[in-house]
Amino acid sequence: MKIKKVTALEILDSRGNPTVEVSIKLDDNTKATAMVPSGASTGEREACELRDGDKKRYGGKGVLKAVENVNTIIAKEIETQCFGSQRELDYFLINLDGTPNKSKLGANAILGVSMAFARARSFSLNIPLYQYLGGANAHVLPVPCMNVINGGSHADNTVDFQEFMIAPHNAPSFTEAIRMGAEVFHSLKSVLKSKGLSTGVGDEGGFAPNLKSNEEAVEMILEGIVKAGYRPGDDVSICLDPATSEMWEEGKYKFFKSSQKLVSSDDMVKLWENWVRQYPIVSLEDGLAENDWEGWKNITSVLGNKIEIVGDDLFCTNKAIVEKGIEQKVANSVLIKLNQIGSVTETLETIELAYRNNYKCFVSHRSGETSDSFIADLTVAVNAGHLKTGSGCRSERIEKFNQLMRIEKQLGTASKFAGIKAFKNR
Ligand code: 2PG
Ligand code: MG
Repeated sequence: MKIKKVTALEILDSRGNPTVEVSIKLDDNTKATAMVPSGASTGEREACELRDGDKKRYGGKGVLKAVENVNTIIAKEIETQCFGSQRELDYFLINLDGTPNKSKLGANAILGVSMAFARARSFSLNIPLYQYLGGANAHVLPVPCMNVINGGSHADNTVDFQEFMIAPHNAPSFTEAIRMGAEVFHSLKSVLKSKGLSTGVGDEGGFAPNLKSNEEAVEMILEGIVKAGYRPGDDVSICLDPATSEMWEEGKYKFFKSSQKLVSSDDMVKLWENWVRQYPIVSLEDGLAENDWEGWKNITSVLGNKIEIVGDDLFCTNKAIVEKGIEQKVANSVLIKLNQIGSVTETLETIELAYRNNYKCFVSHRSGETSDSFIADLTVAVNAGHLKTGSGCRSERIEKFNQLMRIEKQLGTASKFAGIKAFKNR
């Protein structure tokens, strides 16, 4: 398929920071657009998000260079060229960039083109995006893991840990699971209100109250689950992303927002063991920092046969790092973020590697999002069984959930809701 025209534009993400939008027109005149998300608590080994650094525009966060790279270098090379597959286009772009982390053209530029091409191809083939990405067997609707309390780098409150998610798994369908999740979200709001706590929200739409401890966040959520008429653990479980790379300071973990206390890696593992004993937790992401591999080995050996242990900053959706993790028996699940690696094909390769080695894949949004729902289709494409894409409010989050409801409707009796089995060790 020939690409007739590719153009990029600097737009804003959900935090009001610039990001890249790419539009592609194919030879048969099908057109598609894609928007690139952006993280706040990023892994050190993520592909390069090219920013202008010109302090006079958007405090240095402009993306005019990345946009320019699409409109000039990339456009010149790919317009009127024929690409037989997604893989062919993506590897052409990777080679055109030529650096290991896409720092020449920008992962934001390359990913925008890659996603827009995928969507354009699905339009021109007249098949849904999830089918284009995943083929004939794409049919599993995920447990929607909803981040109902925000802390860490995603909110200006006293909570150190970044994400406290509910996983409504005991449902007959995705659509019903979303209803359960939304009901818990609203009942949590009334719990917080009744205690005189703030119901303002953080970057991912979860509440961001000032709490006395990190534990209190889980306790509020459990109260919300019960108040909504559900059973914690049986109907709705808890997923966590404390994003502890943000807490890592000279070989220790600093509770940087609450007590300022420093704890060792061993103590952190003990804390998680206690939490898992006490609360209905089914998955823990980045419970240790990306540079604490010994800690990761430790936690995998003590909790790896009980819950899902997800590597986010640790793996950066990077095949080579996931390979190292598999070798060293670190984690049992890979968080999947397209912009950490910077192309659709490499993302699919990482997922395939994870599956072949009995690791789960957990698809994820970024804290800086757009209204693009690409990851909803990706989740079904690879039958991932669970995704996290924010709370029960804010359109840039809800759009992914809405797209999944549309997909469920479209698949009809061919669809299957993943339920609790989506999680490792369940
Ligand atoms: C994470 C993400 C998404 P960010 O840590 O998993 O929730 O946050 O996009 O800021 O890296
Ligand atoms: Mg994370």
